[in-house]
Amino acid sequence: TSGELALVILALRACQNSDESVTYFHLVNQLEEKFQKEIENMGVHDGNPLTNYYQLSLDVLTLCLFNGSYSITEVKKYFSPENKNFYFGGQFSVDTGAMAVLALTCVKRSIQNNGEDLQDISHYIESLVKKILSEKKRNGLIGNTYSTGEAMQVSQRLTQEIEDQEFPACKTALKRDFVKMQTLSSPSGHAQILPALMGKTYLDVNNVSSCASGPGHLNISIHEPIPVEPTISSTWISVNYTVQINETFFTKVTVPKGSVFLNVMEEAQKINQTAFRFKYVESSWGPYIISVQGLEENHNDRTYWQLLSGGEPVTQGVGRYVVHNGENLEVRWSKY
Ligand code: B12
Ligand SMILES: *[C@@H]1O[C@H](CO)[C@@H](O)[C@H](O)[C@H]1NC(C)=O
Ligand SMILES: *[C@@H]1O[C@H](CO)[C@@H](O)[C@H](O)[C@H]1NC(C)=O
Ligand SMILES: *[C@@H]1O[C@H](CO)[C@@H](O)[C@H](O)[C@H]1NC(C)=O
Ligand SMILES: *[C@@H]1O[C@H](CO)[C@@H](O)[C@H](O)[C@H]1NC(C)=O
Ligand SMILES: *[C@@H]1O[C@H](CO)[C@@H](O)[C@H](O)[C@H]1NC(C)=O
Ligand SMILES: *[C@@H]1O[C@H](CO)[C@@H](O)[C@H](O)[C@H]1NC(C)=O
Repeated sequence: TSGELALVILALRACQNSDESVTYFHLVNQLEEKFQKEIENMGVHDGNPLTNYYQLSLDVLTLCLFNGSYSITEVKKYFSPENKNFYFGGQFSVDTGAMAVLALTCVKRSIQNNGEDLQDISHYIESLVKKILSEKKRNGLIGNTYSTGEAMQVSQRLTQEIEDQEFPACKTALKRDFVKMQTLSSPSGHAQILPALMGKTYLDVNNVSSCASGPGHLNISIHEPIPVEPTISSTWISVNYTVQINETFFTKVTVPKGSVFLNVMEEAQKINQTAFRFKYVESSWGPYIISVQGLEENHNDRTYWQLLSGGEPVTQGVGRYVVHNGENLEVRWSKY
């Protein structure tokens, strides 16, 4: 996807030693093409890109940092803060907004004259930052655990506030959550929160510093990672499992204590293949459910399989969410 390519380019640059020379030209060319395909798809599918605005933001950020070509007119047309793609199910996506602010900040810096473009882009940034900051929770997190690092990248003020311990709860929450993520989350979780913890943003990727040997590198052996072995347990728990489309398909499932959501879905599938068969793909965050009963998600229609517990969306995927005895789990055909 366009966003995956953008991340590859950023990663290559971040890890480039000063004595190496890398030609980005061909990769950046491919990214220009993929970005145009996203825009074309929006034209014929009711403003829905092939992927999502988090990835379109990664695209613009990378094209901007690597001297690729993109049109400021297009950026102004598509990145208006009111655009529906900044929202999932009516909820502002902090992650998406933060990535867009980084992209727009780079675009802003590249504008030479002090004209209308500069003003418009500045307004977009201001408005998006406001929306991000309004998602600050009482415990100091912005959005949730997984969006806070990205949100910190966009607001110097916020980073300063956290540094000054004006919001000690935030710093504590972030540190605690970071340790949690180190042991439990995926490399993409780390990649998103580390820049903020190191006082950097994705915009700094062009600053020459060598990957593993520069000053201030993270000593990854500081925190001994706690191994996350699947808990081999002889205790069994029972959960309710529902597939919700227009109809409701229900079953009770028994799994070993310590099982994750995916284990429940696999058990249900054994009970009734017709009602509970499903497919997933591996993504950078782990297994991602793409279809249930053969009904597949579709980005053009903004449909997907939402995961819920007790009627509330869960904040982790099927591979990480540990289920509890008596819990009501649900996989719901939804629109974002
Ligand atoms: C866009 C997006 C979505 C879209 C994806 C479809 C689309 N139009 O692209 C929608 C709205 C459908 C979605 C759904 C979900 N998402 Co989501 N999503 C994102 C977002 C904003 C960007 C992902 C992206 O494109 N990354 C860039 C590309 C290059 O990386 P990628 O890995 O190739 O991207 C793919 C995967 O990330 C996958 N994906 C998206 N969300 C999730 C969640 C999980 C758990 C997995 C395994 C994969 C996955 O879709 C991407 C496009 O194909 C991230 C934000 C972030 N900080 O990363 C959250 C994020 C990854 N999502 C999250 C969550 C929790 C979910 C849900 C589990 C919510 C729910 N309760 O149902 C579901 C997934 C359920 C399932 N079917 O398995 C969390 C994951 C946290 C965690 N520790 O696991 C994040 C970090 C948001 C957050 N701050 O909480 N998501
Ligand atoms: C982009 O162009 C500027 C000015 O021409 C140059 O200084 C910079 O090194 C280029 N950046 C990359 C990543 O090629
Ligand atoms: C990276 O370089 C830019 C421009 O040269 C500068 O503004 C910024 O402060 C630098 N960032 C870091 C973390 O050194
Ligand atoms: C990294 O941390 C470990 C444990 O604190 C220490 O023994 C080691 O010397 C450190 N390595 C570097 C390169 O600083
Ligand atoms: C659900 O019901 C609505 C209204 O009857 C129908 O239009 C839609 O196609 C159904 N969706 C699915 C996935 O069966
Ligand atoms: C499986 O589920 C389908 C759909 O609900 C139902 O018609 C069928 O009877 C179930 N089969 C078994 C063996 O329970
Ligand atoms: C699970 O389903 C059963 C019906 O089989 C129901 O009696 C029970 O209340 C449900 N559990 C919860 C926690 O709602």
